[in-house]
Amino acid sequence: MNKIAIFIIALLLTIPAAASANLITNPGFETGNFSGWSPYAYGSEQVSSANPHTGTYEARINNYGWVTQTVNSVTPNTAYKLSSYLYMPQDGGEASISITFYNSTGTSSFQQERTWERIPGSAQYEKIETDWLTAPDYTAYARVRCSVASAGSYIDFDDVSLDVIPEPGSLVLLLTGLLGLRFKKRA
Ligand SMILES: [Ca+2]
Repeated sequence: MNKIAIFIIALLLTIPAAASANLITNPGFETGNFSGWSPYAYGSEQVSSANPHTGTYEARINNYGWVTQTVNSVTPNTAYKLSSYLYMPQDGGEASISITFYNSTGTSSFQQERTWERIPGSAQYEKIETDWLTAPDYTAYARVRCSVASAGSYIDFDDVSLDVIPEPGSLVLLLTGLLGLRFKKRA
């Protein structure tokens, strides 16, 4: 019983920290448009309601299309991870997500990209993510990109997330909660 209580409290303390950590604006396209995002303007990107992963909308991107978002609220020497859910209606395409950290003049950068091809025959959303990446000393902003290198028809993106490792404050809260429970039990 006590272990269950600890687990629940740990979960309650962790969930809000994780939920508030997503730095992406309009991450699930639930505004019904590309608010917060910049489509490539090739005419290959649209917000669709045909196949959302969660909510009502997803980003539907055709061949050679992409959308980007600039994230200013990134801090040097802090670790970030980018993830997204992707769906492809048939085998044989390739998509990617990438994050690039830039200095203030955009002349220095550090990028990681993850490419994705669906598991053959698997018509369902799959999650891809980068490693935890530490923003370089010079970081002034980051740019996130969801793109399609090739697709028989389209690839859907939804629930894009740029997560930051929880701040020490929330970890302290978590530890305090756990310790508090232990002391209470002994008392
Ligand atoms: Ca959505």
